[in-house]
Amino acid sequence: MLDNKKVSYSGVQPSGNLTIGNYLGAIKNFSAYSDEYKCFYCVVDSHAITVRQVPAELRRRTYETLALYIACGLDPDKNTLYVQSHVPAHTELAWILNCFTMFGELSRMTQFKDKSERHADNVNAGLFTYPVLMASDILLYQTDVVPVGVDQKQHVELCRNIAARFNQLYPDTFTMPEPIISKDSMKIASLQEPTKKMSKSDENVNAVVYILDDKDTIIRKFKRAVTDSETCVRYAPEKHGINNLMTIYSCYTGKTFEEIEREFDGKGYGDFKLAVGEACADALAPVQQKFNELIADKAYLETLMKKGAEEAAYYARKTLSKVKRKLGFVQ
Ligand code: AQP
Repeated sequence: MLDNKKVSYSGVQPSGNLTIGNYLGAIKNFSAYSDEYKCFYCVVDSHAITVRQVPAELRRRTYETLALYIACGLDPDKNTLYVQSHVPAHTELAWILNCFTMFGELSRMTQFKDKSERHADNVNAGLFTYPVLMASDILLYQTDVVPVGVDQKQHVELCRNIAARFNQLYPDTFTMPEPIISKDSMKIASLQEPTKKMSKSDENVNAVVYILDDKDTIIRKFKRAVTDSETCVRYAPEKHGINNLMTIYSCYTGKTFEEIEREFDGKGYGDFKLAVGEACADALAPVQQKFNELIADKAYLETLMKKGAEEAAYYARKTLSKVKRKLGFVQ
């Protein structure tokens, strides 16, 4: 709680062009909290450097991610939108929490295992301690809820363990956060390897639909989506490709799987893929229009970054000084 309001906190890495996985799994759900909660949504650039980034691209994507937050419906007057590296308290708390996190816990994180396989030439300590920085992001703001995609649930659970361990030694320091995985935020899978999650850093651009892809590109990517040798649109546990397309269609249209099966009864995969592509492109069109207006005004985005960082730093400093006091640091 902050200022007598519950707190919602989440973030997205500017580590690639944002995908419909980031949108459906996370960003789309952020605005649900804007009216009743105190909301902090961060562009987590310090997390992004756990994987090598091209500096000019990281800079560009940091602006773009902020613009996309707003284009996706986050009102900057109701939500604190800011860039992680502008608030040094995040990394300061991360060091402290590193001393309350066990090596074994971090070794069990599936994202670490996945990313260290994908980036075998750069298994750095930051990649390993990534969840501790994420715990600091969350705990600094006395967060109650963390709306994330299901792939981040394990990290929020680790954050809860760290908070519980710290609170046991130093009572009443951190609020215990809850992950919020909404019904819609199922894992959106790659269009080319549907057993894997859709990721913005995937090298195969046909596997990923970006929020800023144009309509023709979106439709082409869905047409090429890997499915199976059957033709009828129906959910079955082993049909990963078609299940993924049904999930995406359901997110955009609000239809249940039964309704989708009825709608495409007697039609083939071709008709279904086209419908998914059109639903997705139509839903993204207003987001893209708003994004184009915002990204043209860099000065406005910089003003927002500054205001957001000041607001966030105010609350972050309070928690950090409480933590330091409890630990026995001379202040
Ligand atoms: N495929 C997905 N389905 C549902 N939710 C997803 N999220 C990401 N991909 C999917 C959710 O988006 C939020 C922001 O993610 P992130 O930027 O912090 O990092 P990530 O989870 O590692 O996302 P990516 O796209 O896979 O990035 P890279 O390729 O850089 O690692 C989170 O809430 C996440 O759950």
